[in-house]
Amino acid sequence: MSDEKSVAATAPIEEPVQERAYDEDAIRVLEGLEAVRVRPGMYIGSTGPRGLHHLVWEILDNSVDEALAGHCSEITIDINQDSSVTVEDNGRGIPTGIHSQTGKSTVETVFTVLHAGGKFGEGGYKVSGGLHGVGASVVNALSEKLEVLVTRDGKLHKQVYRRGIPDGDLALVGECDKDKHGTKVTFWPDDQIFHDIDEENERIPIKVEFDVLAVRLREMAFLNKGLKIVFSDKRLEDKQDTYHYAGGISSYVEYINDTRTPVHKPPLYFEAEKDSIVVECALQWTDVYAESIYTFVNNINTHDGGTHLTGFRNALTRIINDYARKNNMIKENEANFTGEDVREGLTAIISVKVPEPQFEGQTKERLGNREVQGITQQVVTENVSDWLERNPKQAKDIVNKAVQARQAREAAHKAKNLVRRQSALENSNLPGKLADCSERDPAKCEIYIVEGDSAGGSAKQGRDRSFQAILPLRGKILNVERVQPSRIYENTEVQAMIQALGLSVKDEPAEEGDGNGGGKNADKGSGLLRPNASNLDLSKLRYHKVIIMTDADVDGSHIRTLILTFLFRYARPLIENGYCYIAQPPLYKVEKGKRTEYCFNEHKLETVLAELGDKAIIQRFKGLGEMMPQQLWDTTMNPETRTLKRVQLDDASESDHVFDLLMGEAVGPRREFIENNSHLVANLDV
Ligand code: 1YM
Repeated sequence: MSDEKSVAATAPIEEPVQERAYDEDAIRVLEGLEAVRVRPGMYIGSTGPRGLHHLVWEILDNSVDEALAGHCSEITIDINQDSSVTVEDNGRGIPTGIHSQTGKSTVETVFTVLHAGGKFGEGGYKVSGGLHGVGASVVNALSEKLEVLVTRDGKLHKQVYRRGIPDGDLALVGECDKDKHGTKVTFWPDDQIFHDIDEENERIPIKVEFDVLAVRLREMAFLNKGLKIVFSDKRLEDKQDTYHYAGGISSYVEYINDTRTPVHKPPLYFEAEKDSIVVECALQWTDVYAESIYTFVNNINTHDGGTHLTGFRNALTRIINDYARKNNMIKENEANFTGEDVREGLTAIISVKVPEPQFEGQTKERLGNREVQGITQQVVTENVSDWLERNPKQAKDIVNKAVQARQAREAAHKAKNLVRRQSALENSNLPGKLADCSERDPAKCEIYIVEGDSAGGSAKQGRDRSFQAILPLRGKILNVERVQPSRIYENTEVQAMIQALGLSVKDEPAEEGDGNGGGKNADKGSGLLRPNASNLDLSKLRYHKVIIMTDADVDGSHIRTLILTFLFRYARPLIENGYCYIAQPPLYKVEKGKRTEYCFNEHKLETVLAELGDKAIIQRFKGLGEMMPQQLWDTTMNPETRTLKRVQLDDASESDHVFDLLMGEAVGPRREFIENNSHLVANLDV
């Protein structure tokens, strides 16, 4: 590894072509690529769908780096008929001459030496962080075949590799206009490496998906103002999108707020550079209760925030309080707004460019560089103060919004305490209808959230009470998307979930300029669950498997959606940490003689019926309540035999948008979304 690094840290030095005599290097390269094939997960996270899509990001990152360096304005991505992927950019083209330290062309070095790609070139803001930046050689090692075509200095050069090994040297394959330049890479992901596992533990091949790529490509275009990304799926007719936003992250904020009513238009936008750190922000307050703040460093989403977010928050809390005091909107005897009050309804994108980012935390998704905090704080303070002074009407509306948020927070406190006093929670702190398990270690405990008392009854009898708890919910739960946060504490079913699951918030880190007298006293937050907040105290969680088990019909889906909406808005870290699951009860039972088969989908039913012939008997389960406790255990609850689907969050800002769309107030955009996605619906049971 250390040898590779010493190679990688050097800028490419071009030398005239000469004979290759580097056998040791060749062996080292082969060993490196072999290591990637033996342990692909270490390099790309997984060999499932996520890992597969990661290959695209690795190649794309090189094009985006080229755009960040100011040399590339357009990137084209094609999913080809055979599910291979082509990425093409109009950057400088990867250098084609011989690299002094490997004795091979720079192109071959980039595609065969581990970590070479991201570390070459001097300075600039490289896309690197998390799994990003492992380099093009990893994609090459995990592809059955990869072709690279470089256009540069009036020449076309091409090289082909199979499972990482060059088919031949980089070859001159043509000539072209001197002013044409760019890089085009096509790769065929290796089926031997990438596959998924189905319900019967059988390997199933996986393919790159349009929608998964589209979300990130759109985000890339938002983050890089003016960069044009053209994306098509040649497997389908008419599947081409172009992402190109002159407004950059300001357009991103407008996109997220598409279904919300803004307090002011257009979003407030600014960009500034200090000590080689670029800070770019777009923000807009709307009428919703949630705050939606997304942060990026060198185009990478920092899901866990970090110093840029802290700087932004500190500045905002202080400025709004200062402005409100100065204009007598907070009276002398009144306390300051908290950070939460100020951020209610705020949508913001914070995008910083840092030459040498340090990523911290378990998932390496938090920015650690201390210097970024002060710089962000200063840039935000200067620009937002200035904007408030110049836009007094909007400033007043924003402060009034914070006043209302403060009132709602106080109301929520009252509601929370009142419900606690009125309900049977007082003694045990647990809802009466919860059938708890005896195990106390959350890591070993599961809770089934079940629809209705009759299903709850079967589940209670069928479960293994040592580690499985049952919480039956009665009827439809509250659609939290449409109500003020204080109302969630008035709803018995939501309150039961909060108590049973052990949902509570931990103190937020210290914020300057809040109601507690600045940085000396930490802002303790309100102690209330708040929409989109990330400070859920996971150590208080009572179960590490929260399993939603609803009937396999339209009502069941609706209830599942309502529960997911609540968990997404008020307990998102629970989903992010992989604690949330959907149970998969069977749809049919087929019997013939002594043989019984349960079918979880129509396809399986057809296969079983064909196998068992005429005499088989077709029972359709309408609801969980129809199943005998033993049946429910055998098919849906026994860890040895059941299938659980884990709820995954691929892209928080996109999910934010979709929850708004499906569960929020605006009717027009919802209809449009449903019309556009109706082809994806299977087994609609009406
Ligand atoms: C479709 C994939 O890889 N584009 C690309 C890559 C590079 C350059 C331009 C580039 C970079 C530099 C100088 C530099 C890379 N070059 C290297 C290396 N698209 C794609 N476009 N000239 C061209 O960073 O200094 C690694 S990636 F190593 F040669 F510098």
